[in-house]
Amino acid sequence: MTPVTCYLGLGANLDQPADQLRQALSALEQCRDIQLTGWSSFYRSKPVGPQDQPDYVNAVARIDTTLAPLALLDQLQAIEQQQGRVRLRRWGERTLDLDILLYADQCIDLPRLSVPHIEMCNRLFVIQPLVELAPDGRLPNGTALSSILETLTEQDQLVIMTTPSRADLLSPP
Ligand code: A4P
Ligand code: MG
Repeated sequence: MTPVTCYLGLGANLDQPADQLRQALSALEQCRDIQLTGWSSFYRSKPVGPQDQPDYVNAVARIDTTLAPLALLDQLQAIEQQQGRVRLRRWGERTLDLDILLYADQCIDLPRLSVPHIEMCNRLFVIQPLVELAPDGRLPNGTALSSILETLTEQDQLVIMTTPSRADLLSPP
């Protein structure tokens, strides 16, 4: 299969969430069928949904992959589990969220997988890093991502954090 370009949403809200994201990028880079071709800045954001939880760190990664959509989802869930299981016991909540935002220009509607991600257009913490990485990007229906960003101005602003370089991914925290 010819590789396709996909965008992935990363989120974590442990007390070291930036390390969670860095570890997730490392894990993606080590996947045989995935080539990590870029990632956005890391952004600190207020929780959307229940407020009795810590702030999040969010980012978006760009990959080329030969994995079919459900195989990619399996791979992402394996990485979530690798990083999530231990923390689950300690914190009692999920600590790494890896979502498929865009898979080439496909629309996918399966019980396990909806692409584009169903909530992405309502979330500044997804759209801002996505536009940073793909300023000219579009949804499968042709809508420019930059035009969606303009609709989200009323949401709490994101704070840009230190973002790892490729060399940082290879060294321990
Ligand atoms: N699934 C369907 N479509 C997809 C897709 N495109 N990518 C299914 C990934 N998974 C997809 O997801 C549940 C199921 O969705 C999966 O088994 C998969 O088959 P999950 O990640 O296990 O569960 P969840 O975390 O409850 O769902 P979701 O929708 O990822 O959570 P949310 O809504 O993202 O909530 N605030 C800030 N500021 N930043 C955040 O990152 N995240 C959440 C988590 C809440 N508030 C937040 C943030
Ligand atoms: Mg998820």
